[in-house]
This record gives sequence, structure tokens and C-alpha cells, in this order.
Amino acid sequence: ARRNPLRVWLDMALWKQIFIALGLGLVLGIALNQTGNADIAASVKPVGDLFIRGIKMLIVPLIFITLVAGVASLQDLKTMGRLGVKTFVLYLATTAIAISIGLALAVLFKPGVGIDIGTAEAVQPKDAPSIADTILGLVPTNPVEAFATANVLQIIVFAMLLGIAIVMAGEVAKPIKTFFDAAAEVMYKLTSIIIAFAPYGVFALMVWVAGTYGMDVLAPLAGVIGLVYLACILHALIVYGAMIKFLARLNPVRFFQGTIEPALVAFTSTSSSGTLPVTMMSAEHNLGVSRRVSSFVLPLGATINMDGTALYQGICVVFIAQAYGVDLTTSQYATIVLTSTLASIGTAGVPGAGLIMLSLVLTSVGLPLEGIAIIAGIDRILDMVRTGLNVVGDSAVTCVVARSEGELDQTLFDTPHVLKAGE
Ligand code: DAS
Repeated sequence: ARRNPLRVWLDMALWKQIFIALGLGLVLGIALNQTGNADIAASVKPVGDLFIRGIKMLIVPLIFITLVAGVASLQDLKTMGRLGVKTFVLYLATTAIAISIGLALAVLFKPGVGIDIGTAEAVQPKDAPSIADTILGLVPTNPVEAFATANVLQIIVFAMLLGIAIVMAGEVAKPIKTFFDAAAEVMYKLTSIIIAFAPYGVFALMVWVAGTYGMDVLAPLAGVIGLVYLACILHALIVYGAMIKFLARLNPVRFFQGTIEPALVAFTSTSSSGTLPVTMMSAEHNLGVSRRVSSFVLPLGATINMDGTALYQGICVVFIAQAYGVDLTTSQYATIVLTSTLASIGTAGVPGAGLIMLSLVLTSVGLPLEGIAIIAGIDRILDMVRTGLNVVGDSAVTCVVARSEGELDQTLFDTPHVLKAGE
């Protein structure tokens, strides 16, 4: 008997709902743009913003509570140290590979050759914080202020130290440890409620983006857009595929299936820290990663691991150099790799952060900042795919680290799409 379509929709797996929402939103947005109704497309944006606000609301309490609970559950602090080293090494390695792929493809395909330069006011570059300042900035002088300003790295440092202190306090701290374990469970439930709204938020954001940009803005820069998308997809398939297959000895197909939800939320929201609650839920439910590992590796990754951003910067710097007819020297390429890596660590996981960092990389090789004006017009389109890659890269490293620590449930990993909304 024919089932009620609403029943069919509500029973559908979350990832399918999100895919359908993405496709419908894209088609409707382009249709509205082509029929001159871009204002109608823009009018649905608040629905998307509401969803993004919902997941952002979770970031601070979710990271803090799950990380304290995760660290406090570590029996020995040696594990913590080992986790940290593995996480950092893998994050930096994948970012450096990402930049190299970006540079190689840009030199190969020359997307910037023949582009006429639009002139515009220069974007003031944020000077890169010195290494010392960066390290000092990690320690919050006031944890409450770190919470209020959602300073994720400072929250991570405070939560880790608090968790370590709970372990050291032993029996007397039992009530606190129990509280954080319970609070973590509650935060996961709250996250699954918000995730139920993902398809609607994704739909609205896609209508707005497709409706606002349409095809005419994208055509002249189709070359660099296509190259960034191609590079991100290649990086994911080759680098993460190989990591999952050879380092984690797991099935890459199952990995990519398991990261569809966070990848699409990141793609439409262009905020990896905003997507973090979804990334954590999918790591746990789809990929079988333990909370202890996911609550440590993912928040760190959302802030310091941005392969997509690094790759995008590699391509855009060469694109701008080509557009200005500048031939970069080998030492300039080396400078680009270094500044892009540092810039992607310093880039916050928020929309458009990569464009600001691009001015830092351009300045480092003496390229005119006006070049950013060309990219700025299409940056939202580029931000979508680079943020998606940022998030998939975080999930890949989390799987490898969890697997190496014996904290990945392979049965769960091999079961496609366990993540349910609202459970
Ligand atoms: N949008 C940023 C993020 O959330 C990345 C970027 O702007 O480059 O990861």
C-alpha cells in the first residue's frame, strides 16, 4: 500500500535527507536566479542561519564537557601524550601534502593565465602572530572569557588540564567525574536534536547560495573554481583513501559514507567549527570512534587542521601570480608552503576565514593584494568545498588515531549510516 509521503520522508536516513535537500536547494536556487527572483532565494537564508546558530550554540558546552569527560576517563596520562603526538603529526603532514597538490595543479593547469585583472581596494592583511604569541594565546587568562568568546583552542587547553587534574585528584573527585560523564551524554542528546534540522538548514542555504550566485557570476572564473573542486576531491580520495586503507587498515568506501553528513553540513555552512557537533556525532555513530578520541582529536582538528584551506591558498596564490604575469621562484614556492601551513593553523573555523589568510600568503611572496578582489567575488563557492575537505580531513585523522589506539569499533565502522537524528 502507498505510504504517506511525509512518513517516508521522516523515516529516511539523515544523509539521504541532506542529499535531497542539497539537490533540491541547488536546482530551486538556480531556477530563481535565472528567472530574476534572486530576492526570493535570499529570503529563505534566515532558515539556514537558524540551523547554523543551533549547531554553533552547542560548540562551547559540547567541546568543554566531552573533552573534560574524555580526558578524565584516561587511566594514564601517557595515553594523552601519545594521542597528542599522533594527532599533531598527522594533521601537519596532511596539510603540507594538501598545499603541494594545490601548487602542482595550479602550475600544471595555469588557471590564472589570460585573466584580466579587476582593480579594487586592497584587503588589509592580518599580520601572522609570532610563534611565541600563538603559544601564549593558547592559555586562557580567564576560562569564562574563553567560553564567552568561543575561543576553541583556549577551551581545549583548559578542558585538558581540568581533566588531568580530575585524574590526579583520584577518588575525591569522583562526583565531578560522574557529573561530566552524565553531562557529556546529555550534550550528545542535545546535539542529535539539533542535527534533525540539518536537511532544512542545508536546503535553505543552498537556495540562497545558488540563487545569489547563479551561473553568470561563476562562468568567467569557472577555471579556478573547477580546479579547487577537483583538487579537493582528489586530495580526499587519494590522501584520505590511502590513510584509511593503509594506516587504519579499514575500508575507505565505508569511511566516505560515514562522513557524508558532516561533509555536507560543512559544505553548506562553510564553518568547520560550526559543523563540529555533527562531525563528532558521525565519528561516534558512523565511524565507531570512541568518545575519548573524538572529543580530543576533532575539536583540535576543527581549529588547526584545514587541508582544504591550505590547498585553496596554494591554488589561489599561483592563480593570482599568473593573472599578474608574475613567475614565482622556487624559494617563493617554499615560502607559500610554509605560510599556507601556518595560516591554515591560525585560520578560525568560520566562514571566509581562508580569504583573510590568503592576504597573508600573498604578502609573504610580495604579490599585490588587489588579486584578492577577483577571488572575493567567488569565495563563498570556494569556501564550501574547502570547508568540506577540512572536516573530512579531521575525520580521517581521527579514524587513524582511534584505530592505532584500539579505540575504533570496526563493526560500527563497517555498518553504513548509523547516525540517526533526534535519537
Ligand atoms: N570556512 C573555514 C572553515 O570553516 C575555512 C576557510 O575559510 O578557509 O574551515
